Amino acid sequence: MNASILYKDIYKIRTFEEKVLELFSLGHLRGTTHTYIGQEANAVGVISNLNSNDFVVSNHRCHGHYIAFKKNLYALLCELMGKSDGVCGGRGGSQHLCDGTFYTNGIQGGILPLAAGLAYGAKFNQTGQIAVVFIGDGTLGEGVVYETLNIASKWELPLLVVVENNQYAQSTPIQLTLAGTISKRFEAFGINATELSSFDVLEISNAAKSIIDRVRESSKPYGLILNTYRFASHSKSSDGRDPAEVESMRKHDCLQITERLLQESQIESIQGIVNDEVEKVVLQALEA
Ligand SMILES: Cc1ncc(C[n+]2csc(CCOP(=O)(O)OP(=O)(O)O)c2C)c(N)n1
Ligand SMILES: [Mg+2]
Repeated sequence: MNASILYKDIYKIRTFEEKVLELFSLGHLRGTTHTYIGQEANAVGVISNLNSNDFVVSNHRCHGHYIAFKKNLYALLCELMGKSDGVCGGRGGSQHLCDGTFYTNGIQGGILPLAAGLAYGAKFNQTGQIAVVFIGDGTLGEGVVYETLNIASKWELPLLVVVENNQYAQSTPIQLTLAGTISKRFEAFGINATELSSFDVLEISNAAKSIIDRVRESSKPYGLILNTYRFASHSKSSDGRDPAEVESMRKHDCLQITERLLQESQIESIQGIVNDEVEKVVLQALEA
């Protein structure tokens, strides 16, 4: 996978999300939103290996997954603004997107059986599609996660479960809520899993490629645990984490790590193109 293509998507997500926070502070957006700032390499690394007709199912923190898969910044921003040009005509808002084979839902864990159903449909109809579902570490307390892992294993569904372990559910650290390990949860249901602690999009993409090929070829579920970190607060609420911890994690910023793989001229060119796109989209969405 080409580093500059992956960097462009990471930078696009970062720039869009920062703009979302700015638009909130200016009063152009209301309600709440959960930004993906810091975790971009996960969505880009995994989704860059999918076919456009595969299913992607995401959660409350879904903008990055949407941009990596569908790339439509204008439709996403209009959706956040409740405008009719939005992904769902402005009725879904930040957490409830539905666009072709892309679905999100803000109910933690509720997306697991939905994704398994899509994987079952693909298997039944022999379409060759797979389903990828993204969940957070804090969602592992939902019982439906385990009902789904059980049936996905028994029925051999082409389902990839990506756990983005950013170590917090809102402000609650994982140490307070998670007994045992995440990988053993997959193992308990006879599902193979890979755990990766990486902020390098190429490393994530390479690992995801072989896993996605395996899910498609074997038609069996797989778990991918990505240990990660978010830089922005959980949502529009205040951040309960230790600021020193957040600061110390900035050395793992996937954006900067990817920049080290590129030449200065490449970075400038990509940033220029994306900045122009985001500015244009903001003006259009404000006028829509
Ligand atoms: C069933 C359910 N309970 C509670 C909430 C409120 N809520 C939204 S996000 C969140 C924390 C999610 O943590 P995690 O799964 O780790 O995802 P992250 O926010 O870290 O990406 C909670 C409790 C919800 N959306 N759904
Ligand atoms: Mg979390």
